[in-house]
Amino acid sequence: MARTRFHSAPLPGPFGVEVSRVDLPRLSDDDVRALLLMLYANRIMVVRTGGLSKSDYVAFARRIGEPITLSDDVDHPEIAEMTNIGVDSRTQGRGAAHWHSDQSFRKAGASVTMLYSVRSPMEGGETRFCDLAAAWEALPSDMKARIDGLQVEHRHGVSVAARPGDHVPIPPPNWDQRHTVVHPLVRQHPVTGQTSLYAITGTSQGIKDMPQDEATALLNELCEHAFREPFLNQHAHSVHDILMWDNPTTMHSASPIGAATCDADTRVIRRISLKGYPPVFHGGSGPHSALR
Ligand SMILES: O=C(O)CCC(=O)C(=O)O
Ligand SMILES: [Fe+2]
Repeated sequence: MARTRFHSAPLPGPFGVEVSRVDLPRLSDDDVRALLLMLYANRIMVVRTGGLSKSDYVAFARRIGEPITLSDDVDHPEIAEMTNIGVDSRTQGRGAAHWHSDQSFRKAGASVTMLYSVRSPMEGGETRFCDLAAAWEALPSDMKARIDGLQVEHRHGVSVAARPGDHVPIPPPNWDQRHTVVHPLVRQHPVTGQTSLYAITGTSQGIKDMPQDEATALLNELCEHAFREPFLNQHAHSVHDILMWDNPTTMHSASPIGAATCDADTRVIRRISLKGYPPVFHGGSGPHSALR
């Protein structure tokens, strides 16, 4: 792999990496591969951009995957704007402040999601994360043997393993709440092959061929194991940073935040969520080929 031109350092807390001195619009394919491998190895990554136009942001995202959500942004429908201007998510109790992996209620879950900060509050508005690959690693071997191969049923709505304080998720427009998809409970990362638990809460509602009470108890037991100190981290956004995360190996939750009253408590974020393998890893013979 060619030498990369950016600088990296661990984020505070048990996992995550930040990179700086990155000229995003001019990255070579080798640079993009190196950045993504760093993201996959560290679960979450903060890119200190120093300022990025919408076009350059979308162009960078498109090198990593296929944008999922189309917004009403006329020139850049790949970007959805999230803000607390006129919105108090603390009293609303609905929205992204619940533990989830993006799009786990669809067959093709999200691969990478990224948030570019336009305005950041002095306090609050952090994004919280759980490292489900590390949580899998730390499970006792008898539990690993018990759960490997199980298939989890996912449906939009409040999970049977919802965490205390979780807000109620908001479905996409006209979403059929009965639509159910199945994902393996233990999966290999599509690019690196890393083994991880997947989406144990958020949309998890049952386990195939298992009585409901047993499935609910097992999903909650796994959550109690995963949602604790060594596997949790959070990121406070700073203007011009991109926060990226790997949905296959992590779960995340927004922090409830009150409505903006002035500059100092305003949060404005440009969000892009992606599906599919990054084209730079399409090495010809399937998932892990670019890493050999
Ligand atoms: O606002 C946040 O911190 C995270 C929101 C979220 O869940 C997402 O963008 O996928
Ligand atoms: Fe999310």
